[in-house]
Amino acid sequence: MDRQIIEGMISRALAGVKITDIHTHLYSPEFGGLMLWGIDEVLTYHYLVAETMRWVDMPYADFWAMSKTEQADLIWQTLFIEHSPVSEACRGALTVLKGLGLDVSSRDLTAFRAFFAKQNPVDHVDTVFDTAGIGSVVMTNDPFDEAERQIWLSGGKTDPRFHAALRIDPLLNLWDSTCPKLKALGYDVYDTFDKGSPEGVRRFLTDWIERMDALYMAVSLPTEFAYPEDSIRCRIIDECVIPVCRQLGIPFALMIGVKRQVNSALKGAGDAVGYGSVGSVERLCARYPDNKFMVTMLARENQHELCVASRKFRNLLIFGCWWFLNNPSLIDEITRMRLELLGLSMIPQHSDARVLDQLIYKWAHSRQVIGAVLVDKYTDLAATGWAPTQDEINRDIEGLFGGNFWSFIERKGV
Ligand code: FIX
Ligand code: ZN
Repeated sequence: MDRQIIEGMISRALAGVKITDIHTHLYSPEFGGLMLWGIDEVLTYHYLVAETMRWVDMPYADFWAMSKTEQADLIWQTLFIEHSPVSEACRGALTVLKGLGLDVSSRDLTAFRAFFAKQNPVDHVDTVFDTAGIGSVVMTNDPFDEAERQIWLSGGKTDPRFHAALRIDPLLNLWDSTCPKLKALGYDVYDTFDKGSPEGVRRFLTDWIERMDALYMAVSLPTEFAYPEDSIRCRIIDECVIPVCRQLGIPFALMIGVKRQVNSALKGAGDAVGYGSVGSVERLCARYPDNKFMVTMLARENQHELCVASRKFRNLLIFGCWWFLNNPSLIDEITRMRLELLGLSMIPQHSDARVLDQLIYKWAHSRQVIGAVLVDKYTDLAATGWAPTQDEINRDIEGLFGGNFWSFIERKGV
């Protein structure tokens, strides 16, 4: 079986698969202004803000004082007109425009804006999902966000293609400021995390998982995250997160390795990456064999050790090439390593899209790289005489792009 036949089979499977994007920051149209879409949102993505501020000689505060349209104009001028847009995030914006049928060679931002002005958000979800090959996405849902909480309390979402994930960063990373908020919401908790606090937090988690029908609980953790340790974070994990996840049968997703706000003047663009502790993940998985963990780590240097950890624990599912790893060269390297160490028992990618339209580029780019790696791997396989069939390849690709997630959480995928 030669390489060309394999290429054909992989590209047919990739063209047919409906992706489940297991971690995004998207919202369905019911969330109103929280749902971001359109060219100005694409251009003011924090990845592009960070790249722009390297070129412009302007106080950060002046940038933040500009309107969104002015920021987008500056980013377009700086990154696309004054320099060629070769970075992954710049190329992404162009892939989005091209995917929507626009002619990027015109370099005409006014024309691009005119196109988006004619779309409505509800139909635009269909257009983007179809263009990107998406079946459904998982949001990132924070009940401590006032605007978001109000929407959940008044009925939440109805579009079945948008699933919820309960994000608990405030609980685990900012207990001192979160404790009074929990109290204000009617939960009996104390800043020292004593008396009824564990019960109060368990009640909060259960209430919100049930209200949102959350598919998993998630947190992003700093590079110095350690388990176990003598901290309120560790107590909340042991006494609240773990028992509630087990009782409700949902995984706990840990995203490890962020250095938040190394340059706070950059606001949402000011976070960086650091080396995390895989040993902590191993200890959690070993101590709680009846719980399920989904883990992604931000540092390239953590990827090999994390892959090996996943070989040791079937309750650990690794996922995605997160944030600064979501670049073709790194997706290529990490996907190869995962396939070699874990076979198909992992989730190669999530998009982390914040703006609906980004689904188009994040998935077009990842599909291309992961597809090329798969061609290599099935070609190596065929060289042994094991000829994969189209059905087998379809099955495998459906697993990688959604099925593995749904079977791990023991739910039927939408
Ligand atoms: O913590 C997270 O979920 C991160 O993915 C984001 O906060 C980050 O800002 C991002 O957009 C990365 O892609
Ligand atoms: Zn994210």
